[in-house]
Formats: sequence, C-alpha cells, structure tokens
Amino acid sequence: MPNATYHFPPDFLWGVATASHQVEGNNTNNQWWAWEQDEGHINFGHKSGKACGWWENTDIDFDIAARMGLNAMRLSLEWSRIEPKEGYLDLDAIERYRQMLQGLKQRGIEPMVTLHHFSNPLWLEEYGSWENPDIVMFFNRYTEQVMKHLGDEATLWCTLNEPNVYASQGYVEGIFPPGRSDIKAARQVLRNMVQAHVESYKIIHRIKPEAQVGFAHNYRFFDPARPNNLMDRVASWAYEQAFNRAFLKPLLNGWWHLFLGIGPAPGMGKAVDWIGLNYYTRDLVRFDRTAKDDLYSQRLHAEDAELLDGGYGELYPEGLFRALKILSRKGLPIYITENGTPDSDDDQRPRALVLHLHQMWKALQENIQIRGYYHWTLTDNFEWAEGWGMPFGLIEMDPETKERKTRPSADLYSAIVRGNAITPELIDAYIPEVRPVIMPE
Ligand code: IFM
Repeated sequence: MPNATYHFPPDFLWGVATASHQVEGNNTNNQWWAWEQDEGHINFGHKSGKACGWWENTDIDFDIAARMGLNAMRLSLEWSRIEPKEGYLDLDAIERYRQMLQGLKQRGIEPMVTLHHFSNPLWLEEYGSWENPDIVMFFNRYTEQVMKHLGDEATLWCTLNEPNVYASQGYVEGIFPPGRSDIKAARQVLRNMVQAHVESYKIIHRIKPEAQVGFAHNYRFFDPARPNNLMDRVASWAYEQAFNRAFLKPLLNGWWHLFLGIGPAPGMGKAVDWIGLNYYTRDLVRFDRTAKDDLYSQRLHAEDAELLDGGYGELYPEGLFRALKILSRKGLPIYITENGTPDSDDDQRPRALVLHLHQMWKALQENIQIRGYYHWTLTDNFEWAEGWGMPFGLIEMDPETKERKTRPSADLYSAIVRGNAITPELIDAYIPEVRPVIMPE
C-alpha cells in the first residue's frame, strides 16, 4: 500500500504521560529525593531539583500540550505531598492537584491520574514501605483520601505504575531506592502491590462507581538469543515469568503466579477495568551457567539491532504489537500508558514514534480494544537513576534554565494527533526513509 493512510478510531485518546517526582520539583519529602543526595546513586551526580517546575507552574507545559492538539494526559499524584506526615492530609496540596486537573480539563485534555509512580513519603519508608504488608492499609487510606477530595476531577485512575520495575530495580538490581539485591524481598513487594491494587480498586469504585481503574504494566520482551537453544529458551522463559507474568497473573486470572504464591488469589481477577501497557524495548537472553545472580543468563541485543541512546535497549517496535496481542487475551480495554524514546538530538524519535504507532494501528486492525496512547513524555524530565542525561521529551528542556524548545517529533506527533492518522505526506515530510517500511510499493 504505497499511499496508505493509517487512520485511528474516532474518540481515540492521544496524550503524553508524566510522573510527579520527575516533573514537579522540590519533592524533598520522598525517598527518591533522599536517595539523590548520596553520591553514586544518580548518573553524573544529578538531582531532580526543581525538575520541570510543575509544582509552581504547569501552565507552560499544559499550554504546549493543548497547542499540540492532545486530548489526554497521564500524570501522577505525589503521596509525600498529600500525606506529608503519617495520617496528616495536606489540603493545600490537594488544592494544587485540583487546579492541575481542572487546568487540563479547561484545555480539553482528559486526565488519567496515577496514585503511585515510584515515590514514597519518607515516613512510609520507616515502616519498610512496600515490603511491609501494612502497606495495603496505608495505601487504602491514601486512596480513600484522594478519592474523597479529588475523585470528581477524573474518571481514569491508574493505581500503580510498573510494579515489576519498582520491584526489580529497587530490590534485585539495586539501582533504585532502597538499593537492595534480595529476590525474597522483591517477591514480597510484588505480592503487596497486587493486594494494594485490589483494595485500592475497590475503594475507588465505592467512592466513584463510574471510575475506570487500571494499572500500568511495563512489558519488556526477553527473547532467546539462540531460538533453537533449549537453555536460552528456558532462561528467556524465566525472565518472562518473573518480570512480565508474576504481577499480571493474579490480577488477570485470579490465581497467584508461582513466583508469588500458590493457589487462588481471593478477590483478584475482578479488579481491573483496563490494562495499561508501558512498552519500550526487548532483550535477547543467552544462557550462562556462571551468571547465578542474573537467572543464569546474559542479556544481549540482536547483532543487527538499532540501539537507543544511553544503552536503553533495542529499537524494537514489533514488541508493541506482540505485547498488545498478549494483553488483549482478557478482552479488557487497553491504554498504552507509556511508550517513548530517549533521544537528545531527536534523530531517532520521529522514526521510532511512527514505527510504534504503526504497530498500534496493526493491533487495532485485529480489533484489539486500544483506547488511547500516552507518549512518554511531553518535556524532558528527571529520568531516575539516569538523572538529566536521558531525555525522553517531545519538548527539549534545559535542566538549568528550564527553557523549552520544540523538537521535530513534537510537530510530527501533533500532526498525527490532529489528523487522527499517519499519512504518506507526513512520512515524506519527516521521515521519508520509513516510507518503504510501513508503506511498501
Ligand atoms: O521515566 C520512566 C517512567 O517513570 C516509567 N517508565 C519508563 C520511563 C522511561 O524510562
């Protein structure tokens, strides 16, 4: 189809995704802020500092989003601002979030609100945060307060962001706080996150029956490096189970995954209205009998793979289609709650964006119910352990001066959003080299 135009459904949500600690600035009361103060934790010793200045001013970025024609935005609430001390609700913080959510709606942008995106109040850390089963009670209380005060401001609620990343980076790889390497603790964290999601789901629906509630799952592929090698296949299966399936199974099927427990998981299997997919990349897994700490394997890239900046992985858009197929088995609506590219000079992002959207379009042709796409991210922001050195923004931001500049990929995304389609004219104007790939003669 050399001149094909790929249309998207009417009412499709086109957005961007962000997270409180990465954009607000001065989140001094959470564990990430504390972690950043210690040398060696963040690349180049960077700190989140004033981040993108959202706590003072979201108008700059919200206006940009509106000018781009976006009709959706995913953002998260900072628990450490809402409940800065145990059991104390900060009504000023609530009001600030109300202004933000109303500010979006006034611009025709529908908010999706995430309750937890990696950051915890310091007081919670003293209890062992997500490792302690009491987290379910703490998270219930926080959810209840948020819903009582802000429930009217949004319909789409996302309880947790990437529990698998939170558990693996913080409790296995040790590059996120608390910097541990303890599989048993990682399991406990994931178990608690499953339970916290379920209870939070119930509370949200009790207070706001029409709410649509889900969670954001990071799906990363682990393919065998040598597809015919039995041991590579076993090792890649083990990664798939631990990273992708352990959290999903109880929530989607109502049974604990062997990695987390045994038998039916009461109340689960019915606590999801939609699934959020965060998709970025894949690894190839090669069995290595000496690598005991890495599930007996090395994680590699395909020889012919195009690599993303900063060692983020392979550019592998086909994975988006594969993940959508897998997640669609339950028949639940899916939101692509994150997808993006770290790229400071924007030489890969426009191509990566279109190649991923093309995969999403293919999935839509198979009647997979995809309701929206949230690009990660609007404006360059604080990329956790990578600091400011791994920019994902459609909009470039100087971390010192906070000056913003539009990258070509922002114009391209905006044109796709406004037309609700990928057209040959757009491809020719921005990335002609992609034409033979997605619109072959
Ligand atoms: O910046 C992160 C985000 O917080 C969670 N998902 C992946 C993004 C890019 O690494």
